[in-house]
Amino acid sequence: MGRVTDTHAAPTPSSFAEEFLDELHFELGVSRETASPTDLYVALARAVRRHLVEGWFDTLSTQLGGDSKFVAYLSAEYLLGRQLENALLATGLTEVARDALDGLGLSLDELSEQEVEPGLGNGGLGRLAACFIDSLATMDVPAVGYGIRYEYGIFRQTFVDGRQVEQADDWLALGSPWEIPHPEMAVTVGFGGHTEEPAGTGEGTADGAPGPDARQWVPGWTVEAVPYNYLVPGYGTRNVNTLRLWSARATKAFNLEIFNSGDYEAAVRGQTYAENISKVLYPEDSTPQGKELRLQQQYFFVAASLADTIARALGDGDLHALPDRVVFQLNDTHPVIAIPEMMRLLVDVHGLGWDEAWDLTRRSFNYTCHTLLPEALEIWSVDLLGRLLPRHLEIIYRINEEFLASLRDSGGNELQVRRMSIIQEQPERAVRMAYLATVGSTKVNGVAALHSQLLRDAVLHDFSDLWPEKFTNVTNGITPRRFVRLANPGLSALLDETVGTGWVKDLDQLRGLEAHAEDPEFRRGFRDVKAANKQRLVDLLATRDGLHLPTDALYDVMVKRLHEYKRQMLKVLHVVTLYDQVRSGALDPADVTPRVVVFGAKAAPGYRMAKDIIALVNAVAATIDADPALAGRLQIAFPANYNVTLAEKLIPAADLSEQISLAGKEASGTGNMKFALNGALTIGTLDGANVEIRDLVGDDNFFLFGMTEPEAEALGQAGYDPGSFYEQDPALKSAIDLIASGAFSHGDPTAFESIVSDLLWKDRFMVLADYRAYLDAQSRVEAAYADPDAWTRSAILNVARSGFFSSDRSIRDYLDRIWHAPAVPARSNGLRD
Ligand code: 26V
Repeated sequence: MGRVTDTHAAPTPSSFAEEFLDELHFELGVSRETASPTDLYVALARAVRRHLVEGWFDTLSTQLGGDSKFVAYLSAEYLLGRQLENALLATGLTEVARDALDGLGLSLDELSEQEVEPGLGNGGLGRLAACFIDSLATMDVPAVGYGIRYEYGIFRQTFVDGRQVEQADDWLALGSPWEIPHPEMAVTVGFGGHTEEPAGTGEGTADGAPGPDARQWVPGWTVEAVPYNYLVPGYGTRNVNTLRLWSARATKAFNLEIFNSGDYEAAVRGQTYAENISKVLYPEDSTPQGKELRLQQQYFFVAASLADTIARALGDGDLHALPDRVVFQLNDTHPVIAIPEMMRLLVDVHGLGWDEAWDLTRRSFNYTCHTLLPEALEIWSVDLLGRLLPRHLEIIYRINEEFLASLRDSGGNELQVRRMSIIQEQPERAVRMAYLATVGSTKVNGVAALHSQLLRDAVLHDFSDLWPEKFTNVTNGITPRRFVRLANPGLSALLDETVGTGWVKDLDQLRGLEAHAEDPEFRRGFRDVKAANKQRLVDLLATRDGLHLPTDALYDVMVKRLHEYKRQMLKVLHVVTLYDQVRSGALDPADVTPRVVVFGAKAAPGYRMAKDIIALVNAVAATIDADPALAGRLQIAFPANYNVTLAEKLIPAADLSEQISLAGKEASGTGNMKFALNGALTIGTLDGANVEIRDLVGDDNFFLFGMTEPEAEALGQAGYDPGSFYEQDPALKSAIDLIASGAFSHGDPTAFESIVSDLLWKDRFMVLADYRAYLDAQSRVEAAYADPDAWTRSAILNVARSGFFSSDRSIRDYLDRIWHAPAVPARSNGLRD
């Protein structure tokens, strides 16, 4: 029969092999003999994708057929990680595919290695979006993820002389088997131009007359947004949701006009300009620059997604039903321009009155804030907004006017009114997107209990006083499918044996492990898994990075974006201190707990200090490697290009999880959860979700250190003087002096001068103030690690008690507290009935 996939019958290795060869021969047009490894991978991926399609159709017809409410998750980033293994897991085809490939003399594991992960995100925020769409699909919630199909994702990191060098991430170069483009469904998105009195042709009103508050936006130029669908399979369900990413394409009319005028070069330039919009992911930076292209990206995907959502949720139905049919979740401020865009659609296009439109808009939107750092809060200059989106600026002005008037009406004083204005006046007039989001949403949430509290107390204090019921918390989570079931097959098998297989969808079942924490047999099994994961990592880093690492050591892992607030410097100072003490004879190498310190981190390309810190880590690593006294005792491994794929190998091998940000700075963290669930113990501050991890796993099973948020705040208020900590702690002084002496830079004392002087004179994130407490906590780690039985018990309890951090639980919280969108299990329609 050949090319038609009979998805009704369960595939066998031989039927699957046939599908695979069909793809290879008839779709890719290569023979088995001439196929490259990438061809083989692409054919495999496409064969697997076939088995998602029927469930996807069923999901679409079930969801669109009824009157269910659906979640539209708006996110500029999705850090998906590799797709193949996840799709195999969801379809239950892993073993079938393995056998089929075996029969053809091919290896599933080798083909899987060909996949270049779609790195369409910077870090935690993008990865969270990816975990959430996995949970939504698994829980049968009607949901669409909307975002941007960046042609280049997060840059690829290499090191040259220890310094970070960025390379373009050409992830689409070798084919992209997971996406389904729909050029015929392109949406036109306007930019620039001007606004005017509307002519008498309101599109959406019954009589064609413009609505009472309508204005006419006449864009200066347009681009087309082409949707690319990605299938998001739920685990253990028929449900397959959609991730819809938009790609920019020049409008034909636009090009043709210029083309016909005879200016070929200008036509091509126009095309390039338009298509630049989805060209590259912005790497988060030390300062959010007011980049025009970034605002274009934001509006581009938001406008296309809203048009798509309204068509999908309402069809020709009644706009007044909007809040009952769809709920928009704004993933940080990046998509907040959706609020004025919705107002424009309702008021200008569909002719609704302003008040009614505002009511519908507010009832449809919710906003998640992901930061506490003031410099990470987006603002857009009025000047830029007025040029790029003139109608939206008018709408924002009116939203603000009415909001401020209501404040004054209810007795707000002028100071308060100015503080809460959506428009900031100094140093330039600009729109505060977090405020716009807060005013235009039903609910505002932070991403961990402490973070949500600090939002209420500090960042959005005035708003929380005004609307206390608007504020809520949803603690982040991570998908157990990717980060335990796939990343840690050894642990997964042990869990299956011990508590059954239900944990993959119901992570609270891990509680059942507690009863086994005292069982020597179980502990041995658990330790064997960790040892095997270390071996797997050591093998990988040997081939991937040419590193030679021992397996028999404490794996101390710090992986996350490089940022001063995360305090990689504190970890560096710890390592430098150990090295310094051995070097000076104060510490016998035989007394050093054998330890491999693993770093993984990308620095934003424009973030000087972060890049200097990377260079320092690599320099310290090289110096320690060259010192025979520390051989087998202390080593730094800093594999380049940390990404989701590497995380999946690193995290299961870790003994110790470094979560050492200054209290009050890390909104949540999600790596912290991944480590705990994979049986690492945390050394951490009371920051972000660390607080909840410690509450759950128990303070005996967590190495706490450092100032609390109020203590750090008070120290800042009192006038923090890092120099005094340096003067008063000889070990600290000696470690910093060693860096300053050029000991890690071939005697060049200037190499790390910027780091040293920042630490001594500024130290905005109070590394020196927490140094001593951190070293003491590390001594407690060493003592605990010396007792393998007790350590293993703690590690088991970390796993047993971390079920709360499943992203399924986060989604349940969003559903209960914010979305109120019931699950709708996909009904089988039968592809060929
Ligand atoms: C952006 C910027 C831009 C310039 C200044 C420094 C800076 C610092 C951080 C950011 C990222 C803001 C958004 C973000 O990625 N937040 C992360 O969201 C995760 C998921 O909720 C959370 O676990 C992390 O704690 C939070 O940093």
